[in-house]
Amino acid sequence: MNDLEKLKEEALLELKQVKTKEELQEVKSKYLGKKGVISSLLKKIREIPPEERKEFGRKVNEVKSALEDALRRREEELKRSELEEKLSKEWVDLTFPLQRTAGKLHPITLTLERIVEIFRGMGFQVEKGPEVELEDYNFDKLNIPPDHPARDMQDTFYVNREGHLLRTHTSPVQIRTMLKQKPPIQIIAPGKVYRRDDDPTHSPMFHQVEGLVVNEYANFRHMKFVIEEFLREFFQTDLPVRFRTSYFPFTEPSAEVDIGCVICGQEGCRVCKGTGWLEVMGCGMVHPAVLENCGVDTEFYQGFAFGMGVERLAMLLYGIDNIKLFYENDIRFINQF
Ligand code: 2NM
Repeated sequence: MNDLEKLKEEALLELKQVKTKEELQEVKSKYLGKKGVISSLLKKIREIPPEERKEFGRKVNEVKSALEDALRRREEELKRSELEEKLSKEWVDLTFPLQRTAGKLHPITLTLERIVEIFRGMGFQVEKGPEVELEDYNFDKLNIPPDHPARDMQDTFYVNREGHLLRTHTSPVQIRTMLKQKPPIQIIAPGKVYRRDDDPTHSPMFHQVEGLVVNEYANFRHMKFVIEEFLREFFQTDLPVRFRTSYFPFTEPSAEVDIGCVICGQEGCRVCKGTGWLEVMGCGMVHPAVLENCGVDTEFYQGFAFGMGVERLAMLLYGIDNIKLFYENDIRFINQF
């Protein structure tokens, strides 16, 4: 009995000195394993005189459960101190300089913002409208005749047979503005537009900015000034600009706007097809029929309007030669702007 008590004290002391899980495992198998001390003591029970067997068995089991308890407690202690050690040694340096992977704005977004900021600087308000539009606002009110080729199923995405379509230009935003607001009006309408075009130089979705000025005195000279100012601000240089007579159903007179080629400096190149000039916008005095369609009294008011393609201007600004690059979202392309 004294030996058993001594054994218990020894085992508990050994446990106290254990430093690692591995050492703990060693002590555990030494005393509690299949071939361990407790196990062999229980096997020897037959060598004990019968009158002492009961007491011997009780004492061995008492030592056994005392050891089991102590082992469990020591295991918990080891686990806790291991975790504390880990927490004090391992840490994350939140100030560590990483390779910069922050996002960049898309070149179309940058170009749109550049255009919008220039016109805001000239006192234009920004108007937005739906991309699913009414045929009435996209074509009829713009004086575009029922048999006009732009209305063809081949050119326009029709959403249903009840007069809903994907807008083919942002002009319906101007129509909505005139319908809800009295002149003076001085707005630009930036946004996505859709046409059934898909070839190396056209995308079925692209971006436009259109502008509209309606007041009592708007004239062609004002329009020229606004457009020339815009283009020189956009390209940050005193560009040559010329206006060529053109035709749109919604403006009269109408013009197309050319700038001196920014790629070759008017020497003649592939981009300007050797002409030294690049077409960048359309414009004109708003057709009186369009104004009347929107409840604007042509006795008192007149207006001018203009429209430009954002992809085309972005390509000229950044020297990009392929429109498809804008829609691939290749991070190596986007990161360059
Ligand atoms: C262009 C060219 C010329 C234009 C006209 C209108 C409206 F709604 F006032 F009639 N909005 N935009 C217009 C005129 C657009 O883009 C090439």
